[in-house]
Amino acid sequence: MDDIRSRVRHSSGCDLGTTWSRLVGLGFETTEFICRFQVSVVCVLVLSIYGMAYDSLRDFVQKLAAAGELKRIPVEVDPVLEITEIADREMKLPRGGQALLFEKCKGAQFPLLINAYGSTKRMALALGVENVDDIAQELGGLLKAKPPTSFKEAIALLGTALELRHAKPKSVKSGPCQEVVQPGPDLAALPIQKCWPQDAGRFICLPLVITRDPDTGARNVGCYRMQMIDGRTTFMHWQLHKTGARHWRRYRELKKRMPVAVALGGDPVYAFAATAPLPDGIDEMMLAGYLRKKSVEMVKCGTNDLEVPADCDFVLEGYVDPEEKLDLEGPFGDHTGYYTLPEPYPKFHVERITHRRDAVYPSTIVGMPPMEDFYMGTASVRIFLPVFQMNFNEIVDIALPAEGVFHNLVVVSIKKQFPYHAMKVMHGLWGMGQMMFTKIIVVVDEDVDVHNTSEVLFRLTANIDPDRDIIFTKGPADVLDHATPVMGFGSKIGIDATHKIKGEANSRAWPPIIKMDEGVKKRVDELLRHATR
Ligand SMILES: Cc1cc2nc3c(=O)[nH]c(=O)nc-3n(C[C@H](O)[C@H](O)[C@H](O)COP(=O)(O)O)c2cc1C
Ligand SMILES: [Mn+2]
Repeated sequence: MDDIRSRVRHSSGCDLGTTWSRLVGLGFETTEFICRFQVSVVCVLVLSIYGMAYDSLRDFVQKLAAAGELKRIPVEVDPVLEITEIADREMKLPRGGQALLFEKCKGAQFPLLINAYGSTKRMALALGVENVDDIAQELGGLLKAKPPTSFKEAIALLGTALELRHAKPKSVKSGPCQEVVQPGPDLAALPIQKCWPQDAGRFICLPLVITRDPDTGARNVGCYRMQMIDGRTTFMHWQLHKTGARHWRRYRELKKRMPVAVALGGDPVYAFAATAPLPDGIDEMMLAGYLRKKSVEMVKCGTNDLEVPADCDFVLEGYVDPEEKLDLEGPFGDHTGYYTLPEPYPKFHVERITHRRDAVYPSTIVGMPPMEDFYMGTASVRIFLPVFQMNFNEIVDIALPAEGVFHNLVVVSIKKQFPYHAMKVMHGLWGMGQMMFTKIIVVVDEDVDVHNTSEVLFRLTANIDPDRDIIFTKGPADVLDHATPVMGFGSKIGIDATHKIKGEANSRAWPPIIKMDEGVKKRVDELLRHATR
């Protein structure tokens, strides 16, 4: 284990293989194979000069505009509540409306971009692909990579190794994010929103919070909201189960001041990576580099040793003093559709703010679903489906319906092979990373479209005998869940809505589902074509 940690810390070509293997739960055999492969491909690295990376958030804004996915708002709008009301109306439009660029934000010097990820199409655009499923397919291929047995396979694997090569971030000496050093840091220059009427204040909603594990040096980048306290202080809302919070607890044990850097903007893939549920120890900038097919260039902060993406729009450099008294953060109108009530959190002290000359401030709002974050969460699930399938090859598909706000409801379809198979999958999912938060897991048969909530409800109601098919269990819960009797811990239910087979406390034959013959369907299609001519 220590060996793996130190490899992650000093990531060289080979360590990438190790890290990715860890990410996907692969063993060492594959690791070594990828290592060998990386060495053998160095000579053709030139081929890899193709990229989908965005140079800046402004570059992404232009691409959104060119794709007809952007509305510019030239009139002055107040970041206090007004931006939320406009953005919320947009996010509630069919298929997520358009991205919004607020060009004049009352009291601030910078434009604000919101809803940039808030549709299936824009989420794909942000990741530089036609369709997010293309990434899942590519990742699935990577996971299945075996030593080549033919020249054709070798060429295909060459591509695979090149993809991984982009994962490694690159240190650079300077970057546009440091073009302007704010004289005396003042957050008031940024269009930080107060989102909902009962919010405790203004909140930075889409930050990349960068910290390092004090023991291993491994970087973490998490999206944790930051409530503004004054021009140079915010709260840091890393929740109990998140990696930033674990780093902070470790600094507290060591009685050491914790350097923190917060980056905003840059290639839109960064904020997506910061929200993705990667295992502790995996650098989100590796995922970003892999996705954008270009290593993320990292530049050192001026006041501490942390590195930030060189092309981002703003950098807030500072620290958290783990010995400082906690104060109450919130309330905040949250993902759950309810306000999260005040809870104690640490404070982030800003020492220096730098920004691009033409910086764009990225934001989002959370609240009653569906919201922009639904598309981010869905993209994460799509991309990591092959990883789930590596661990559970019976899993066909997974959906987190918008109504369930991520962890409240997960629907999974399986190829059922033995009695109580559905229950094995439930327990497995509850044991995987942030899936531990899931309150309700519904398992259906492989022929069910998990993304069609109506179809899922039909199977759910038709196929269950509640006494036999529902299990209760307990475990860690999302700290945002206001319904659990205590914070961070609660009960869960698993519902087996698959067809029942012999050995499953079922003494009756299971009836077939009603379906028309394919032949008849074809004939009728033909018939109707003639009839309507
Ligand atoms: C818009 C948005 C806001 C979020 N705000 C928070 C937050 O305030 N605190 C938190 O712990 N997680 C928050 N999350 C979820 C984390 O970003 C997510 O769980 C991420 O995987 C955590 O990364 P980590 O495992 O590196 O800690 C937010 C996610 C989104 C999409
Ligand atoms: Mn992480």
